[in-house]
Amino acid sequence: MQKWILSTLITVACAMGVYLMATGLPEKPVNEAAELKEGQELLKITATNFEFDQKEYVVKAGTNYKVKYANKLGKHGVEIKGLDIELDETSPEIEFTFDKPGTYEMRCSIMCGQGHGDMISTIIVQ
Ligand SMILES: [Cu+2]
Repeated sequence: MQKWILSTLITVACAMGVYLMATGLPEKPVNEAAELKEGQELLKITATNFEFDQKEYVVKAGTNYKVKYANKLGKHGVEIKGLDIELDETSPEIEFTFDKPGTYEMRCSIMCGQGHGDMISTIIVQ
């Protein structure tokens, strides 16, 4: 009787081991600030259907930024008019210094569907 319990327990333990190996351990959260160079700041832009996470992004002129783009929902990209910035899923990161203060229009760069034309936000360089 006891042998039967033991072999059952071993079988269950093995199944759990295989399950853990197959699914992997949960990923560690990434500390994004640690990736930045000294003096560099982070500008994160996230897109959903059909808007960016902020209507206005304010950045400081003369400061180097790591610009990181991500799609949360749907397939989008971002381009900033007047600046040489174009990001999407395949190239989501750029290091960039906003030199000239001003207001720049930011749009979705991928024809993503009905709300595409409304995906407009503003970058304000101060
Ligand atoms: Cu779009």
